[in-house]
This record gives sequence, C-alpha cells and structure tokens, in this order.
Amino acid sequence: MSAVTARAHPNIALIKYWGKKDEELILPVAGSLSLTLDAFATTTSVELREGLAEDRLELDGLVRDGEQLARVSAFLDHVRSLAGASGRAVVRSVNEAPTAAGLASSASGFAALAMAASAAYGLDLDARGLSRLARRGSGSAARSLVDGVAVWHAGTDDESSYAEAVPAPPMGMVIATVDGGPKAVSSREAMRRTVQTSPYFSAWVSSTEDYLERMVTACRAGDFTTIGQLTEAHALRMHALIASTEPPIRYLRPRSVEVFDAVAGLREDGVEAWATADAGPNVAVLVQPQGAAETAARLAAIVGVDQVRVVGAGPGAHLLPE
Ligand code: 2P0
Repeated sequence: MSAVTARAHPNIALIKYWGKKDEELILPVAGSLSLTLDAFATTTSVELREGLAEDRLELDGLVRDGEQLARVSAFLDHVRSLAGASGRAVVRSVNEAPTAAGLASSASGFAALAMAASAAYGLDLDARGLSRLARRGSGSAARSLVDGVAVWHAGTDDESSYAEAVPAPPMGMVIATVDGGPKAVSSREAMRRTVQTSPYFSAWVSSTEDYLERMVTACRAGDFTTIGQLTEAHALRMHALIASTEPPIRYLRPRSVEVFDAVAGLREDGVEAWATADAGPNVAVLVQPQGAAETAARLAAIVGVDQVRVVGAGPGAHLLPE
C-alpha cells in the first residue's frame, strides 16, 4: 500500500495547558488556547506494510527504537483498536524546526501522525475526532489540528476533550531562541510533579479557567491588548507554579528574563508586544503584524539571543496529496 502523508505545525499556547486529571486519556485539568504557527512543520508519512512484526519509526532520517518507538507504537495501537486493524506500519517523520533549538514539538509530531495514521488505517474522523485522537499522543497536539487560534476544551471524558477554532485578530510571534541545551525535566514529568507537589495547584486550575474565559472573549472581540496582557500574565503564572514544585523546576534562564524585560521596553515605546515561554528557556513574543519587524530587531540586539524568527498564524494539520 502507498504511504499517506500529513503535515502539521507546532502551536504556542497563550493560555497554557499544565497538568492532567487523567494521564491515560490525557485529559487536562483546565482548558487552554493557542496560536498554530506557520513555521517549524512536521511532515509524517504512514505506510502499512504486511509482514512487519513491529512498527518501524524513522525520525529525521534515523531509525529510532526505545522510548520514541514505544510512544509512537502505543499511539498506533490506539488507532488500530479504533479501526479494528492489526497490521504494523512504517512511520517516517521529518521536523523543520532547527535541531537542538528546543522548537521541535510533540504537538506538530502527533498532530501529523494522527492525521496520517487515521487515513492510512481507514478511519473516517471529523475535525473533532481528529483533535481527540491527536490528544491521545500529546495533549498540545489536539490544538495543532486547528488553523490559527484554537481553544482546547478540557472536557470531562474522551468525547468532550478536543480543540476547535476561535475567531481572533491578526497576530503573529517573534521567537527568540536563547539556549539550545536539552530540557532538564520533560514537560510530561514536570506536569506530574506539579500536580503531586505544588501547594498552589488548585489556584492554578481556577485561575486558568478564569483567564481562558477572558481570553476567548478578547479573541472574539479582536481586543489585542487584552489578549497580550492575559498571555504574558498566564505564562508567568505557569512558571511560578512550576517553580513551586518539590523539588523545584525552573525553565527560564537569565537571558529569557532579559527578553521579557526588552518586551516591556518595547511596550513603553508604543509597540504592542507580549512575551510567553513554554517548558524551556526560549521566549515567544506575541505581536500584531505591524509590530513584528521592530520587535525582531530589538530582540536580535540582545547579547545571548541566538536566533530570532518571525512567524505568523498557520494552518491546522492536513493531508498532502499523494
Ligand atoms: C502548552 N506545554 O500549553 C504547555 C505550556 C508546555 C508549556 O503542552 O504530556 O507535550 O504530551 O500531554 O502536550 C507541553 O506538553 O504534554 C505543553 P503531554 P505536552 O503548550
């Protein structure tokens, strides 16, 4: 059989997902909201091949085994159980994110895999079904199925936890890469530690629900200033939460904090720019299209910022023609 190929992009959350209420189903403790990017795509093909004893994974041209293969194979087992199929597959995946820059994402990876694998195994899923499926690979992947701005409803079960589009004003991001080193603690493990040890966890859940509601309202209203304020404040709340674990985890580096300060300086000069950061030291700065060039120039001038890249809103995961 010929291969089915899909392409997906990473997303950056403006309201963050941090913590699960069900690890098996990957149900988050609260909803989140993100911008799918138009850069750093993952392209993945899935080919069913008769006679294979186990799935085969090629990532960026190298055959992978161990944990990486196990995670992809477990995901394919779920697809096979939905499809009533048993055949093994060859998965080939290529990331356009610069290696070691901390930008390769499980979101684009599992969004592309969900799209390609569901088609290869003959599942006929609608947009919601695809988002739910991608979620089972990696929570944030549920949002990379969606064009532009996506809200992921936390839901209460497998059925009700999925992402869908939210209307929003034009916006993009300037991504400042400050340190290419590997992550100290994976986000999956750090989330678990947070749920188990942070004394602030229940406040995080209630404040995220409150922020999400305000963010969806601001997106629908096209109110960029409120979107930006909520984005930066929510990111800092997440990093404060993560720092409150036992033992503590800190993802931001001194350079990351410098970028947050430079972004505050841009605002003082009248450029609407707002910073956010995920489970790592790189900083993504939310801007309107007219503010992107000045923001990029200002961030590129900071010593220790390795790379600055302007990105826009991108498409959700989609199949590529054969
Ligand atoms: C987010 N992050 O909302 C948050 C903010 C990182 C910081 O989603 O365990 O790789 O596979 O569901 O999706 C990273 O978590 O975690 C993440 P799993 P995932 O983008």
